Amino acid sequence: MKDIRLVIGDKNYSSWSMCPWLLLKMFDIEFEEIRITLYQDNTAEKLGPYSPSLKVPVLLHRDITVWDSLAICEYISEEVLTYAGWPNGSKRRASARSVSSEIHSEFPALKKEWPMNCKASYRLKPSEELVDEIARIDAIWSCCRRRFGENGNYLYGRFSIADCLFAPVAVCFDAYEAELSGEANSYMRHLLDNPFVQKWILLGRREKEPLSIAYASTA
Ligand SMILES: N[C@@H](CCC(=O)N[C@@H](CS)C(=O)NCC(=O)O)C(=O)O
Repeated sequence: MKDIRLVIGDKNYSSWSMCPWLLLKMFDIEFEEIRITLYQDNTAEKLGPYSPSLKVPVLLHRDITVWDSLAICEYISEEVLTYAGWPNGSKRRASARSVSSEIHSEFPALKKEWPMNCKASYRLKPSEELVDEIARIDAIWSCCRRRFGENGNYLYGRFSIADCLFAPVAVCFDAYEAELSGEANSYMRHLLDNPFVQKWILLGRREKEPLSIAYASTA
């Protein structure tokens, strides 16, 4: 058995699962992936032995269980990467933690109206609330790139946890055709070109599980 196990949902739909998966892949950390199909009659039964919240993702490391995507990324950074998951320098780290927490806890319209679906590719008209949220994400991306992006093409130059948190957003923006500024769009394209993001999307597209009705309001 591998030292680290990551329990995830369907790659096609589970946006939160993508975040720690991408972090582990980008830092070349070996782990066992346990995939559980979500929103089926037996999903809770299957998640029960792993997940106190009955949600994914969950990280199992020796006798430690961590659930919730951002907490898992923090844990990996601290325990496995000697803090390399976050950018260098207090200003960058403070900003990266803030925008990661913001996307994790806010943006209800985005989460409701544009849930992740790797197979989707069509324009889906956003509500006024979602237009405002897209503008806020555009401002975050543009501002971070301008202030902190001089050493690379990710939000804080080199790849960090902040990019993991925004990767599912990039998948949704691309799928449903969000209108973005040039700066935000070029960051999004760079993130989508990441080989592991590409791999996640490809594997998600190959999944055959049907989209359950319950999904639309919870993903
Ligand atoms: N705040 C949690 C949210 C986890 C979450 O909602 N996961 C969804 C899949 S992306 C899930 O497990 N849904 C199953 C359910 O609600 O029954 C995190 O960031 O990990």
